[in-house]
Amino acid sequence: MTTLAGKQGLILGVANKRSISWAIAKAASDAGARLALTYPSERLEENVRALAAALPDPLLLPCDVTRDQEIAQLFRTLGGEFGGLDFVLHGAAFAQKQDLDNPFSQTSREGFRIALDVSCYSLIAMARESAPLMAARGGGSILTLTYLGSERVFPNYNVMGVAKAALEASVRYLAGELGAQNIRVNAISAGPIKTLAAMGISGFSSILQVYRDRAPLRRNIDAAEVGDVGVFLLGPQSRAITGEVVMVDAGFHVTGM
Ligand code: NAD
Ligand code: 0WE
Repeated sequence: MTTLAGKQGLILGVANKRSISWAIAKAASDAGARLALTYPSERLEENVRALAAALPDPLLLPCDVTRDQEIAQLFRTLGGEFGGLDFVLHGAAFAQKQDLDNPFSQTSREGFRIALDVSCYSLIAMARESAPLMAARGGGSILTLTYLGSERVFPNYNVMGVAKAALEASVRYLAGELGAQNIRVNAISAGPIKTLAAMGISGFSSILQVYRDRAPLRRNIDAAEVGDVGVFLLGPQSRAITGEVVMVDAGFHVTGM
């Protein structure tokens, strides 16, 4: 018996094989779950379709998280196809490139809106829509991905740090509200991993190097390690954990100097 046998889950945020969401999807599938994967644009549909081909009986659905109608349609289809939902992984984040590159105080009103909309509000919308489908199964688990830039200053993380701070606060408020329906809400705060999103960050290799030098385990982490913790948080082994941000960073965050 695997830990997610008989469970049905929704995975958001797969762009390619390096995506952290894909590592969690694979681990969840290996643990026995049936999955629905979303793609945000036709441009990424082919990528996600090719990856999903490796899963047994996957469901593929469009969802740009900035569009309320697409979110509503996604959950209507899921309700029909799955009839209930056990877990959701939220792995979407975006800020305009200029808002990562420019000084933080130059963040525009529109750039702030976009970063918080895609990277934080989307979790609230997903939680609202998934709650009835989870309640129908006696509860569920919602998981999102965050970064230490929510509480510490990292050069160039900028408005994403503010979005992640809001995301982590949303995890706590959603956990407080949805716990009454046995729905848990948690986040994994991952150390740096070379993904598509990371490739868009200038000087990312020096960030990896700093982590390798200073983390207690003296190494970087990989996406499969986030996948393993993901399966734990999405499944019954973590049934008493909610509102939590679990650090998966080789211990980097404890280092003082
Ligand atoms: P990634 O580029 O593979 O994933 C980001 C995903 O966000 C992509 O699949 C993209 O399609 C999706 N997305 C962006 N805008 C969207 C929209 N409007 N609608 C729907 N989806 C949208 O990169 P990743 O590193 O795997 O990022 C996944 C998550 O992990 C993000 O929340 C990121 O902040 C977080 N994270 C990444 C790292 C890292 O170092 N790579 C570390 C900690 C946390
Ligand atoms: O959350 C992230 C990055 C998310 C991200 C990346 C991009 C690049 C391309 C959001 N929006 C965009 N927009 C683009 O146009 N991470 C946790 C990865 C990351 O980014 C950093 C990091 C780490 C780790 C930036 C500075 C320092 C560390």
